[in-house]
Amino acid sequence: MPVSPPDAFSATEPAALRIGLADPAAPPSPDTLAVFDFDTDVRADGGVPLRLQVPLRVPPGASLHSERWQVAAPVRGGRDGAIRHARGGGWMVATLELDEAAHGGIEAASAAAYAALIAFQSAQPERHVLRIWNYFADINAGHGDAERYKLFCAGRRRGMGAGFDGAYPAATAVGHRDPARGLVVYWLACARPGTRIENPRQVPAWRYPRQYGPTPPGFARGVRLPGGALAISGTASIVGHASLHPGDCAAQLRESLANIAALQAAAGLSPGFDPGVPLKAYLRHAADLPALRAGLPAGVPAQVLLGDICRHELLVEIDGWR
Ligand code: 3EB
Repeated sequence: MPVSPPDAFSATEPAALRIGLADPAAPPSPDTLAVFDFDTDVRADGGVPLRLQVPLRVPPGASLHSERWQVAAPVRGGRDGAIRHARGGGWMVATLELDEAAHGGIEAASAAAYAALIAFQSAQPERHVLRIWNYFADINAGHGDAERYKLFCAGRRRGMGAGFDGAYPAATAVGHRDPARGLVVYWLACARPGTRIENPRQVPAWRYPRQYGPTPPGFARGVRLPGGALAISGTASIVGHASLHPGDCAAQLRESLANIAALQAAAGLSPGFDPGVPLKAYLRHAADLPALRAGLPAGVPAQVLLGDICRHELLVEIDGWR
């Protein structure tokens, strides 16, 4: 099912963008904008405009898919310094990986990544950044305000400056466990702006109180894309600003799905998911896979990935599309 309906656009509107999961062995179709490979050490670059080796593993027993973004328009890839990108039909997807040590730590690397992202994207026809994923190692390491997630938030805020037109994109930030990889950021941009959606069940992340760190996280709970699809940010068991159900993955998953349903309602959509449009589920402990499987919506494709959620008490986080 398309993420944006093919019939909804005039010639100047973005083309239909489809996001799906495929067998990793299946060759990508010619309309493929980008391929995201998980749980692999093989860096495959050929054949598609952009291919990213996402530094996240799949828990034992869960299936491995290849995430593919297709657009109903000619596609082409390119490179600008450390940024690799692909564009087509009014959409752009781009990725940047920075070595933390070379940039003086996670805060400085995050500032550099976001400054580069803003400088690059604001000079493109696809200048509206709608959705960003952030993966870096040891997200919960460090104590209090020195926890690495909080340093990332500070660097991100500094690097984005007055970028994003003062509006935050939807986002995910999850800890990877691959010491050979750096700060990996990838994003979706468009020639047309999106619309930010906040969740009435949750305090906007950019208004979290001081106890969660000196710099509130700069992301929107969701963004309505041109064409009407909803990009759903990483969603966890947080109500108001408090983490709920510590130690109980099944209950955290139910709370996360209730949050997504509330976000969908705030966007004017009915609750639920599209049968062909994938979710990603990030799981702190592989042992919680049965609870995750039992609680995920039936009939909706999902890639389960091992990763650390940005608060140590959180065990699961979901992101996706509607
Ligand atoms: C939360 O709601 C959980 O810092 O970009 C989710 C999605 C979370 C994005 C980010 C963090 C981010 O606060 C964590």
